[in-house]
Amino acid sequence: MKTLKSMRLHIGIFGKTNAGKSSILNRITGQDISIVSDIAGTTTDVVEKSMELLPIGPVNFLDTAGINDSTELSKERIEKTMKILNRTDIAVIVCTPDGIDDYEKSLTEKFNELKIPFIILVNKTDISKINEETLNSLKDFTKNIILTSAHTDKDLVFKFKEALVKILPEDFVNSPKIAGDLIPEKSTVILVVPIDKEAPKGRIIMPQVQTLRDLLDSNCISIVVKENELKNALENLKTPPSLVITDSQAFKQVSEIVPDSIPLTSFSILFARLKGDLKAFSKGAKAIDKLQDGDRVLILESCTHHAIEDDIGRVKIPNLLKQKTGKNLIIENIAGHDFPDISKYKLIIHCGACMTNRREVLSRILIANKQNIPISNYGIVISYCLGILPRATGIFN
Ligand SMILES: Nc1nc2c(ncn2[C@@H]2O[C@H](COP(=O)(O)OP(=O)(O)O)[C@@H](O)[C@H]2O)c(=O)[nH]1
Ligand code: SF4
Ligand SMILES: [Mg+2]
Repeated sequence: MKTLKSMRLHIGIFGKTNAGKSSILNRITGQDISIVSDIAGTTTDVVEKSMELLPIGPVNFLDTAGINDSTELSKERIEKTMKILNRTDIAVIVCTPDGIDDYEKSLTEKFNELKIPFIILVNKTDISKINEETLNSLKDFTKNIILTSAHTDKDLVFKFKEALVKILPEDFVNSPKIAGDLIPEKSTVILVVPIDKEAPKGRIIMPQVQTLRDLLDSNCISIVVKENELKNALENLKTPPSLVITDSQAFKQVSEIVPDSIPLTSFSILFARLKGDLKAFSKGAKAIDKLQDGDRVLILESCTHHAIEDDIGRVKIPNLLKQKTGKNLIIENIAGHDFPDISKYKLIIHCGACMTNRREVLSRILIANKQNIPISNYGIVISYCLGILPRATGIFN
C-alpha cells in the first residue's frame, strides 16, 4: 500500500464529457482553473490544481478528460484517464440526473479493484430531477452520493467536503506523525516539560510521551528538560536543535530563551494539528477579539471525563477568555459525540479530542464553517490568548 503521510491527497474527477466536471472543480477551488465549455471535450488533457481544502488539508485535484465516443481523441483519452487512476487516492464520478452507464460502471470496477474510495456526484439537478429508480441504481455502487448543481447549489462545496471526509483514507485523516514530519530525520529536538504542582506524580503526560515516541520513530535525538535547564541545554549543544517543543504554560519564558532562528512550538499546537486542522482553528481563534458582553461560547468536549479541580474546559479556558476579552461571556460546556444545535454561539472551542478521531473533529469543523460559526480548539485558544500563536505556528508555514 502506498503511504500518504503528509503528502497531498490526490482527488481524481471522472465522468463523461460535459457532465460538468470542470464546473464542479471551479466551484470547489473558487477559481477558473479548468476551462469550462459547452463544446464536448474541451478538457483534452488532465488539469491539475493544488489547494488547501479547509479543514481537510493539502489536496491535488486531477480534472480528467471526459470520455465521449463521439469525440475523435476518445481512445487516447481513455488511456490517459486510466493512467490517472494510479495517482488517485479518492475518485469523484460526475454524472447528470440521467445516471451512469457502462463507462462509469467500468470506472467503479477499476476503483474497487484498486481500493480507491469514490463519490458519485449527480450534477445539473437544476435542469432535471433524478428519478428514484436511477438514484437507487446508483446506490448499488456507493452510498456516498451527492445531488447538486454546479450552477445553482449554494451548498455544493459543503456537500462535497462532507462526502470527502467520510471516505478519507485512514492514514491521511489520522496522520500518525506528531512532530517527526516537521524536521529532518535524526534531528535534535528539545522538549521542555515543566514539573510543577499540576504535573502528575511519577510520570509525564500522554501528549509528551506520544511526542517522544514519534521522535524516536524518526530517529531523532530528544532532550527533555525543565524550563530552568533549557538555557544550559542549548549552550551545551554543538549545533542548535531543529526544534524546541514546550508546554504552552511555559511558552513566554521559553520563547525568551530560544533564539528566533530556532523553531519553537508547543505540545498543544502539535496536537491541534493531529486532531483537527491548524488553519481552521487559527482562523477561528481570531473571533475571540470580536466577542461582546453576553456572547455565548460553546466548549465542545468529545467525552464525559470526570472534571478535575482546575479543569481545562471548565476553569482554565473560561478564565483565559475572560482575561483576554474583558467581557462577560456566557460559556457553556457540552460533552459527547452528538453535535448539538450551535446556532446561538459566537465561538466554538473544541477539546483536544484525545478520546476521538480526527474524522469526527473534521466533520464538526465543516458543520461550524457552514453555519459561519468560528471554531477553534484548546491548544490554539490557549496559544492565542497567551499571544504566542504566530511564533508557535511558524514551523508549519
Ligand atoms: N444547467 C447546468 N449546466 C451545467 C452545470 N454544470 C455544468 N454545466 C454546463 O455544462 C457544460 C459542460 O461543463 P464542463 O464543466 O465543461 O463539463 P466537463 O466536460 O465535464 O468538464 C457547460 O456549458 C457548463 O456551463 C449545472 O449544474 N447546471
Ligand atoms: S480532551 Fe480528551 S479527555 Fe478532554 S474532553 Fe476531549 S476527549 Fe475528553
Ligand atoms: Mg472539463
